[in-house]
Amino acid sequence: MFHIQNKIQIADNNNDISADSIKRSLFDLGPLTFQITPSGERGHCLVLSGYYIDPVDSVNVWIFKNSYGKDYGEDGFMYRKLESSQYHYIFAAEGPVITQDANNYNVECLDIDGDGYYNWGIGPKPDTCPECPDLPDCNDNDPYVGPYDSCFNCSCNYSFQGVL
Ligand SMILES: [Ca+2]
Ligand SMILES: [Ca+2]
Repeated sequence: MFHIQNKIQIADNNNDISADSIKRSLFDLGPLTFQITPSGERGHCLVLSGYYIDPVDSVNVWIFKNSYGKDYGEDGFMYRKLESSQYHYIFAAEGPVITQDANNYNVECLDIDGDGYYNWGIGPKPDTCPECPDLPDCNDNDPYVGPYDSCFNCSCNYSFQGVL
């Protein structure tokens, strides 16, 4: 059980948010709650935890974690292409996030490829990061790939001169 301080509304039921705005919210605020409403059915809220772009048709594939446990979908996750009319009731948690077991869950801030850009997953840069750029490493397994650009694409890291 978790307790959050507050919630930030990203979208309501008017479908007036763009996919890029949702992506920006993911990067800036972390995982989002998201209501999917299959046609003719009641809505169901899931956690939007990421996205990728299908290389075949260049359509966004949204990555959701469902509350049904690991037996659901692919290890508890499902992958959906959605029309903008299916963007409903999107919220972000506003910290701090407090757990009932009082454990302190710090977000790890890692630079595995040693290029100077760190990765902490989605959400704001945690205070636990060492001194490093504010933009996360787009690919922390490749030192020649640097941070995300303003269009959420990976940028080249021309400055990397380390040893592989
Ligand atoms: Ca890195
Ligand atoms: Ca990198």
